[in-house]
Amino acid sequence: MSEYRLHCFAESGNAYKAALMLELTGQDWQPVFVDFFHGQTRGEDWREAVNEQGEVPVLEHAGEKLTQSALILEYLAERTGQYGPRDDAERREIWRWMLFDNHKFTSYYAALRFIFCLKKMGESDITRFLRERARAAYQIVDAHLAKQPFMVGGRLTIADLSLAGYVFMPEDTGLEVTEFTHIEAWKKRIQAVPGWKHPYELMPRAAG
Ligand SMILES: N[C@@H](CCC(=O)N[C@@H](CS)C(=O)NCC(=O)O)C(=O)O
Repeated sequence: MSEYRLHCFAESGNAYKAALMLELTGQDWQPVFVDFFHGQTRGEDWREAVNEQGEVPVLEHAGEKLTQSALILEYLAERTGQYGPRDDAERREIWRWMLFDNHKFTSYYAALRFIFCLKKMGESDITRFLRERARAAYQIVDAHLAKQPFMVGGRLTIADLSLAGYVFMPEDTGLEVTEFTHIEAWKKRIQAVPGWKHPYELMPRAAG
């Protein structure tokens, strides 16, 4: 059995954050497929056995189960000595962006993608609201990346891996992502890191 087991599915950008970190740091890991689209994360048995919060990613390591992508990223940075902060000021800055990501950048975009692209629920006041909120978060990150190549400390850190959870997903949410030129350039810098892989290559998808 691999040292790390990541409960995940390919369409989950939150799981991709952890999967990409495991891959880029060269860990011995394996994905454990979670059938989200058939309700596995909503089942009482899964919640009891895997995560009471009903979410992926879940990282199993050394007999423990870790949840919440930001905590998983920090755990892996500490254990591997890669992509973490160099001092306390950087630690705070990384957490500031991971919290912003969890609250706004990932969450509005992921909700929009889920109902508009994956569930195909059509255009509505809800999609228009989510798209505006996602656009506002994208503008903030784009402005930050206009000043520096990566989010914190001039190099790739777990703050970038957190924010990049959904930016490589192929679906068209109606947000004109290519207009965010600094984010587009940052995506290319991340893709150039040796070992980078697309989420759909790293994690399993449901058959059919
Ligand atoms: N803040 C969490 C968000 C995790 C999350 O929303 N995961 C989604 C998949 S991308 C999920 O499992 N949702 C299950 C549900 O809402 O029922 C993290 O960063 O790990």
